[in-house]
Amino acid sequence: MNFNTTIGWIGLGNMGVPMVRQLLTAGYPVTVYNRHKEKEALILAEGANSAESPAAMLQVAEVVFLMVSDDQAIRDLFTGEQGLLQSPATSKLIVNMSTVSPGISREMATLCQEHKHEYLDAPVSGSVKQAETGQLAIMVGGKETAFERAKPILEKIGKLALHLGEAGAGNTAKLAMNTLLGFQAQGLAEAVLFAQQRGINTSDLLTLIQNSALASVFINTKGQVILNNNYDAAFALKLLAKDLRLAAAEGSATPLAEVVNKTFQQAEASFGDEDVMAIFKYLER
Ligand code: NA7
Repeated sequence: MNFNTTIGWIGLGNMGVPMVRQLLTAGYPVTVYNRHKEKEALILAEGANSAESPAAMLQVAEVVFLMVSDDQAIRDLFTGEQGLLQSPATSKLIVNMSTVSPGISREMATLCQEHKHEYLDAPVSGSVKQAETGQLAIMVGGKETAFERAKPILEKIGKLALHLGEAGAGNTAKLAMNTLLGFQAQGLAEAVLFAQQRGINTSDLLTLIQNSALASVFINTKGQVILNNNYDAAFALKLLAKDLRLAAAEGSATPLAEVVNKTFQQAEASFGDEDVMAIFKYLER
C-alpha cells in the first residue's frame, strides 16, 4: 500500500468523518459513500470524491472501509441493490470497522472470498476524540495477509492495530471490551450510590478512588459526568446496550454480564441518547 492507493469509505457518521480526515491528511485519495448523500458535503469540501453507490466505489477503490451502525447496515451495503458485491471487480480489500456481530463478519468474509475479495473486521476502541487525533485502538480479525495489506492505512487511523485471529475475532474482542465497559459504568454508579445513600460526599469518594489501586482514566472521566450532572453522550447508552445485546446473543453469558445487560436494556428506553454513565440516573430513580 502506498499513498497512491485509492481508499473507499462508507459511513460518514460521528466516527466516519474524523477517520476519513486522518486519511486525507495522510495524503490518500479517498472516495466516500453515505446513504444520505447530504452528509458527504463536508468531507467533499475537504478533498474527498463521491461514489454513486457501494458497487460504483469498488470500481475505483482498492481498499474499502465501512463504519456504519449495525448488522443490517452491513448486510444492505454488501448484498443490497448496488451493494459492494454487485460490482464485477475482484481482488479488493474490504475492512469493516463497525461494531457488529462476529457472525455477520464470518458471513461477509465467506461471501467476499466467493467474490475473490479479502475481508477484515476491524472495530475500534475509542470515541470521537480519539478518532479526531488518530488515537483509536483497532482490533482485527481475518487473514494475516489481508491484515498486512491494511496495516499501513490502519496505522493512520489508530495508535494500535492488533491482529487477533480469523474473521470475527475483532468483533469478539470488541464485545469483550464493551462488556467490561458496561461492568465499570454500572460498578461506578453503584459505588457512588452506596456511598451517597450513607452520607459520603461523591467528590470525596472519587478523590479516594483516584488515589487508590482502582484509579483509572475511565473512572476519572465518568466520575466527572456524575459530579457535573452532564450526561451529553460521549458514548451513547443505547450503543452500549446494543453491544451488550450482541454479546448476550453469542450465548453462554457469565453471571455479571447477564445482570449488566439486563440493567442497560431497561435503561435504554429513558436514557438511550445520553452518555453510558446515565446508568447512574437510571439506578438512582
Ligand atoms: P452514527 O453517527 O450513528 O453513523 C452511522 C452511520 O451508519 C451513518 O453513516 C449511517 O448512514 C450509516 N447507516 C446506518 N444504517 C445504514 C444502512 N442500513 N445502510 C447504509 N448506511 C447505514 O454512528 P457512529 O459513526 O458514531 O458509529 C459507527 C460505528 O462505530 C457503530 O458500529 C458504533 O457502534 C461504533 P446515514 O447517515 O444514516 O445515511
